[in-house]
Amino acid sequence: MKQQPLKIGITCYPSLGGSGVVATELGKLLAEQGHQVHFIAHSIPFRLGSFHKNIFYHEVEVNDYYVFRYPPYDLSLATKMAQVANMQQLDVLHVHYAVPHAVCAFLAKQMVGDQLKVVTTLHGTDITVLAQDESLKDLIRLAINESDAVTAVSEDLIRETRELLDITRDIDLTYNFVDPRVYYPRHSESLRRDYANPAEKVLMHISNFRPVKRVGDVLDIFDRVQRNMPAKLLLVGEGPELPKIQCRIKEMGLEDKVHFLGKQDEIAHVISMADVLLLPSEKESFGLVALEAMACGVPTVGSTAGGIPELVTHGETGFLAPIGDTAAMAEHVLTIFKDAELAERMRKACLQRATTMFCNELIRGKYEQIYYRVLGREVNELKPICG
Ligand code: GMT
Repeated sequence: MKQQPLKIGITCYPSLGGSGVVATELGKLLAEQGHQVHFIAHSIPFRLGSFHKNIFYHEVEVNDYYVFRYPPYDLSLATKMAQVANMQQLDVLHVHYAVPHAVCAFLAKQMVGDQLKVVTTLHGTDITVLAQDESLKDLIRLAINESDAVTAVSEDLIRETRELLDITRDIDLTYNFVDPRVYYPRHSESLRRDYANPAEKVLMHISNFRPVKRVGDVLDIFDRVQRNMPAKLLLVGEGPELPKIQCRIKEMGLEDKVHFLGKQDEIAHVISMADVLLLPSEKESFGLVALEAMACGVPTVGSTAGGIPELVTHGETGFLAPIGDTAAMAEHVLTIFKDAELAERMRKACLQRATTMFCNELIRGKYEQIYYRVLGREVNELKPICG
C-alpha cells in the first residue's frame, strides 16, 4: 500500500557538525520520496545545495530588543516552529539535537496542540556532554520524555541516555547513513600525488579539532607508523585545537610529513586518497566520518569509544583499541599496511558493510516508519532495499 506523503518540519544546526549533515541529507531523501520538507533554522543548511523540489526553508529571525542582554534565539525558534506548523499544517516536527531544538519543539507543541507530533533525534554530545550539566539536565529529560518519539544514532547512545538521565521510555535506534550516489571510491591518484609519492602510505584524520577528537593521539599514532615505513598524514577540517596541533607537529619535527587541507566539501574525493582513517576519539556516539570512509573503501583505525564499535567491525572493516592506546592503534595501522591481502579484504568488507547496514534508503525508511507510527497510521514493512 502506498503511504500518504507527509508534511515534515526539520530543525538542526544548519552550519556545522554531523548532526546537521544527517538532518539535511534525510530531508533531501524524504523530499525525493514526495514528502514536503520544511527546514526551520537560523540559516540555510550548508549541505542543502541547489534547488530541491518539495523542500522549503523558513528562517528564524531573532528579536534583538534593547532589554535583552542575550537575544532569545530559542524563543524565536519555538515561535517559528509553531507558526510554520500551523501555516503548513505540518504532520511531524523532527528535531535534531536535544538543546535547544527538542526543548523548542516541546514549546511549539504547547502552542499548536497535540496534533503536531514531535520526533527528537539524539546525536551524541547533546547527551554525553550537555546532559552532565546540572543546569540543563532536567530540561533535556523533559524534552526527551515529552517527545512523541525519540531516536538515537547508536545503541551506546541509547544506553548513555538512559543512564545519565534516568530515562525509561522507548528510544529507537537510527544509525547514521551515507548516500551511495555520493560516497563511493573515487579515482584520487592525481590528487594524492600532490601530497604523497606512490611508495608512501596515506593516513587521514577528519574532524572539528575539538578536545574529544584527541588529535594529539592522531599525531602520536602517525609518528609511530612513519618510523616504520614511509607515510604521510593529511589533516582535514579545523577547530579550536588546531593551533596547538600545529605547534606539536613542529616540536615532533613532522612538518614535512603532515599536510593541512582545511575544511573540505568534496569529502568522498578527499577520503579516497587515504589508506587508513584515524579516529581515536574520547567520545563518539557514532562517527559519521568513519562511515563516509567505509563507503569509499577506506578502513578506520580508532578507539572503542561510544558507538564506534557498532560501526567499525574490529578485524574486518578496521581495527579498534582502548581510548588513548596509541601504540596499539599504530600497530594496527602497520598490520594493514604490511599485508596487501588484508588491506584488499578490508576494502571490500568496508564497501559491503556501508552499502548494506548504513545505506540511506534503509535508514530513511526507518525514520518514515517512526513518523507514521507516531501519527497512528498504518506502517508498511521495511524491505531490504540496499546493497
Ligand atoms: O562530532 C562532533 O563533534 C559533531 C557532532 C554533532 O553534533 O554534529 O557529531 C555527533 O553527531 C554525529 C551525527 O549523528 C555523530 O556521527 C558523531 O559521532 C557525534 N559526535 C560525538 O558524539 C562527539
